[in-house]
Amino acid sequence: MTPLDARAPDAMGAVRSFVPESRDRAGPAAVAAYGRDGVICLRGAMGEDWLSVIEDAIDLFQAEEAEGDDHNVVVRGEGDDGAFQYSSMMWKHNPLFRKVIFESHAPDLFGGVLETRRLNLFYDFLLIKHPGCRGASTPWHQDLSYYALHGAKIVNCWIALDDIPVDTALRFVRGSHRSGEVFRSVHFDPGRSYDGPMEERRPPPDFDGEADIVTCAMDRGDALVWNARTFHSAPGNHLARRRAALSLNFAGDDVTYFDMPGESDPPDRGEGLVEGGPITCETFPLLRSR
Ligand SMILES: O=C(O)CCC(=O)C(=O)O
Repeated sequence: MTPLDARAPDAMGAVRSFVPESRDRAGPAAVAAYGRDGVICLRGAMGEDWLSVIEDAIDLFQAEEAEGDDHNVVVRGEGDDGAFQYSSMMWKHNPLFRKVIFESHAPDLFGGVLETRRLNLFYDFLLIKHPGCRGASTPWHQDLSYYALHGAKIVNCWIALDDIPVDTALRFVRGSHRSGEVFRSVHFDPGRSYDGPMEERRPPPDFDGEADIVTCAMDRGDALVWNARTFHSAPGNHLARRRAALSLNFAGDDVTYFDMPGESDPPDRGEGLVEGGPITCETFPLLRSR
């Protein structure tokens, strides 16, 4: 696999960025760019009012919930002082993450990009690259590789909780969502692998110097919004401070349940779901319908 840092960030293109038309609407230019590129950045998507609720949610999670939660994964790179920690499905036990999902404008703003009549919550995902986790790079992957879902209207809305300079920012292969192919899952922890990975899927390709890679620096409150088929990766954290994000993952009206063999991520499979059927259930609640 091509080393993540093979190309300097200033030799990459820029993720197209938009200031949302209003709190609840990204606007038609942003929606069109999402369809074309498979990734956009919405500047100032979440204001301090909701960012402070998210910070309180994280404090509660770290103090009382993370330990013993089997969704909470801690990866420590060889020789690294700090860890890469990530966790999902926190809304099920954390009232403050629940408040963000059910009471903020996030489902309207992000769901609007999907152009969907119905919007389900798929899962919440907290990613903290603690100071000193320089080696904890995130490998090239497509989110859909991990999901027990079929469909195209699946979006990852990754809200920066810190200012993120370009050398520790996410990178995307622009337009890679359009090929339709879903590749094999790769674990974020190089020392681990998923049980029963789908061998019929190809491993992620090497992205050589020809790939159209885009990136962007972010301010706290900006959000990257990308299609679950868009390839992306990220370097470790070279900063002397936290580099954190809350990602909210939503599913639109073409999404159905995939009775995926082997281990999925998130591991939760909902209640009473059947292959090819709707996903609405207690675990993947319907947030909007019109
Ligand atoms: O934060 C990162 O380094 C990677 C995020 C990512 O790849 C994801 O949320 O799918």
